[in-house]
Amino acid sequence: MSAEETSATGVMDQESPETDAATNAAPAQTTGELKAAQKSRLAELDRETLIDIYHQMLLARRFEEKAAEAYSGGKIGGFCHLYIGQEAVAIGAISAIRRDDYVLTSYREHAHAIAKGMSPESVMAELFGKATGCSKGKGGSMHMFDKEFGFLGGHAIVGGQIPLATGVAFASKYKGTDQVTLCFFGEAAVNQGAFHESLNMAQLWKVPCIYICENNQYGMGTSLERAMSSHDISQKSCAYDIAAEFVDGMDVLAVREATLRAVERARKDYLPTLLEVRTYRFMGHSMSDPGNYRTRAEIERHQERDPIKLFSASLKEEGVLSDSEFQEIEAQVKEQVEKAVKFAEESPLPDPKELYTDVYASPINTQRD
Ligand SMILES: Cc1ncc(C[n+]2csc(CCOP(=O)(O)OP(=O)(O)O)c2C)c(N)n1
Ligand SMILES: [Mg+2]
Repeated sequence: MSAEETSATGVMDQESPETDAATNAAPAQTTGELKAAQKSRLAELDRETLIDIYHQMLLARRFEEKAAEAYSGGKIGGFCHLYIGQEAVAIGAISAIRRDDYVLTSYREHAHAIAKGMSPESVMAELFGKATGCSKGKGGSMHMFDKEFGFLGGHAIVGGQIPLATGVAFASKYKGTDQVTLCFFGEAAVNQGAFHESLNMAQLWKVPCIYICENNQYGMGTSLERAMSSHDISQKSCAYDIAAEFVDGMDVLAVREATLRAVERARKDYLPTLLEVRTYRFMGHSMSDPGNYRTRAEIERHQERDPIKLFSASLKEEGVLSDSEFQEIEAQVKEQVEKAVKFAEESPLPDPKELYTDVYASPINTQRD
């Protein structure tokens, strides 16, 4: 493995003329504003829900820290895109839906899968390429899937999940259920034709799909400003007359509330919504990102708004959790992650015969002489 492949955080120490992106310079709210807003939302929720949300975010973070370690140790192969820094988006949004609702997302999906109810064991085993993984060890980091939990991928083609999610949501309406579909994608996917075709159709046919753009401000090493003529993603809803909201993605409760509003619209009236959720990834695009397109100072500026630190500070200052309760949750999460790694390590590799299974929806003759 080359040095480049093992670097997930390689960044420039000097400021670069290419990285002075307007959105990076101006976060949606100051940390103080964000904290005040979060605390007022916190008062509306019961303790159990708050603890569950915190637990989920911490689990996603520690799970991925361990995955990064395993990747560097050569235990995980292929591409691996970490979600560290963005946890409030998946956890906040998925906390607003039901078990029988659907989630589709991109290749940056470990947290979404776990938040939707899949076990850390089945996700870690998939990363390790083991037969006990959610995709039988044949998908890896980018292709998690579990029909039982309504988690329909894990999609590696940028924007590929957007028309699929539109179809899934259409099917729910056609069948007359009140299920909703959450479709997560990065801001670079907004430049794909599939995004525009899907939003047009979703509003025209009134399908219960919630499009959640995780605007982490970069598509690989290209900043939003260098790739998109109009940077205001929520405004793109105007072209399709679709309801939209801009949300601070570092506040897990703001994401949850905006999603709840969209869910109500979708369940009651089959109406779609576009949410632009402003966030930031603290690690590289993938484990092989040399990181020479942004500065350490820029990352540190965003780390001051770390969604987990902000939420834990709110919980502590409002007296929801004591120091010892925080330690208890940290210990529970550690145990969950260690258990997942042990399970992945001890699981068998897929049988070579599995190469010929699950390739087509209706299997053709897989026997080979
Ligand atoms: C159709 C397509 N074009 C290009 C790529 C290569 N590619 C992989 S990730 C990526 C950037 C996507 O950025 P964004 O949608 O913002 O998601 P993020 O990685 O920031 O979560 C690109 C261009 C791809 N996978 N699919
Ligand atoms: Mg992006």
